[in-house]
Amino acid sequence: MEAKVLIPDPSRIKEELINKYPAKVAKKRSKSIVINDPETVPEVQANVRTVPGIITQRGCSYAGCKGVVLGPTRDIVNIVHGPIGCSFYAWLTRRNQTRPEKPTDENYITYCFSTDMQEEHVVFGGEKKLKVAIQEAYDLFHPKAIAIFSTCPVGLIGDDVHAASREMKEKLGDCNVFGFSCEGYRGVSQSAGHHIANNGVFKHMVGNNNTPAEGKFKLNLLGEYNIGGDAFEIERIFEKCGITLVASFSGNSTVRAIENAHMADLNVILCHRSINYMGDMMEVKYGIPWMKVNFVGAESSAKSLRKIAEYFGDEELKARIEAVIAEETPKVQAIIDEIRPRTEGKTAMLFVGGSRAHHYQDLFAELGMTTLAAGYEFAHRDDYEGREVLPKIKIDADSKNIEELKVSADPELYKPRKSEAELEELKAKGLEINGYEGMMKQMQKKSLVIDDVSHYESEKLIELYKPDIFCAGIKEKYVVQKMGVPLKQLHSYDYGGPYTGFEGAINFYKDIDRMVNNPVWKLIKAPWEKEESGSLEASYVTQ
Ligand code: CFM
Repeated sequence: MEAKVLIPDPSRIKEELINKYPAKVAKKRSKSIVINDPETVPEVQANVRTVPGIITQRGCSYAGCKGVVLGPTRDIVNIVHGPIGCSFYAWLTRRNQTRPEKPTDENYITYCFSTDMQEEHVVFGGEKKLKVAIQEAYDLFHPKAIAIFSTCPVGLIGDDVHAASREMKEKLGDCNVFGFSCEGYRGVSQSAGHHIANNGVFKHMVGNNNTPAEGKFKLNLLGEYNIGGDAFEIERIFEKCGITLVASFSGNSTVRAIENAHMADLNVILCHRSINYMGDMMEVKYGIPWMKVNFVGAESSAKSLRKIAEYFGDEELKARIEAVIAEETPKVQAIIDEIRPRTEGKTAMLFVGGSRAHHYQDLFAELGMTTLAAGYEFAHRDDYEGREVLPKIKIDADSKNIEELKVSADPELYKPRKSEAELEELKAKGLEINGYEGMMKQMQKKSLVIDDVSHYESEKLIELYKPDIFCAGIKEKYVVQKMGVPLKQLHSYDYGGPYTGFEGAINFYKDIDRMVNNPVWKLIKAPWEKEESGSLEASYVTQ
């Protein structure tokens, strides 16, 4: 797709972004800042350590494990083994919602559980305190499951959360207790925590309940965390289409659903980065294929539904899905027709996580807006360049720290949902099974792709490109807005959402219209637009 707006020469911009760095840093950053070509996708350096001293957007492994993957399941008591701050600052900030079926159903999402580790536990060990905490949580709530999350000091002092969990599981008898070695320092970002979480959920939960799931078209939704109610909208659409959602990993999910997930016939993956491991492992052990989908954007939602219909190959399902698309689309189109004249030709930049910087480009495209630059905080090369680069990715010491589970076919439960021939036939029809094209093939030529963008680089980008909107998170929000550019939080959605599906697309168009067409931004002068701007320049030590 060629740009509808004139974009500045990206090589000059790249030069500007790195020329203040010391030579070694500039060399390293240069490999993570690439000029896109969707035809011949260039290599991006990703999933490497951030240079110390650079202000990064990244989080930690604990955040990826406890906050991202396990946090949204409502009936697990998630105990953080560590100092209270690790739990308190991760408490409810992600806006992952949940909806218990009955008011009396368990819901621990609003609780903040911590062992409140003190200096004496760091010195003399905290396992005893952890076991007391597990017992206390059990006595108070009698939950189905208790998960333990290790924070940095736990790894440093060598508390064995796994042994403590095993001991307590045996002692309690009717509560699944399991631990995660997801200390913040493991890996280079929260991505390590996703992998650790996937391993734990797969080992301790999936496969525990063999009750056959009801329904004709049964699938699991992987990598959807119900931020701002996103999962509710997808559930609404599935229900309308007659698709049974066995388990969601993990927005609006329950222990029972996850334990039963291996009874589904298809895994659809929304956020590839955080959960592709689960898709692969479930395929090997149970024979369930996975497909990448995207429910962000009206067109993408329709496309994803058609992919699901094609996979099941049922004419009735196909017809029902077409009817749903035909019913939902006019409402969406009416809003696009109203808003697009005001947003057409405007520009956006997206620097978010490990999948949204890609998915949200579809919504901007529906509004006629061009993405000038985008990047992930912690994705891997396959999320940028497509899964075909997987064999070429070098495994470094940081990645080697994370366990790769040895998975094999379950002697009783392995049942290929599609034969080799059927899969080949689907692929021949253009259905991408077990594949993900990555972000760059969809982005226009000469757009900038930047991995782990630094704060300095974001400011420079804004100064040089003057985008109409910048998408990132709370840490960036107010700095960017003080430059006169609205910032849309694509992690927590500010106070908005849902943004998935058809209803979500409408919400997003309206929010973006309000932001980019608000006259207030013209009243703000960026630091470099003021006379004394020179004094605000960042300075760097040069070699
Ligand atoms: Fe996946 Fe996410 Fe994301 Fe992510 Fe996240 Fe998130 Fe995200 Mo914030 S799982 S990679 S670790 S889509 S919390 S719901 S918004 S950075 S782009």
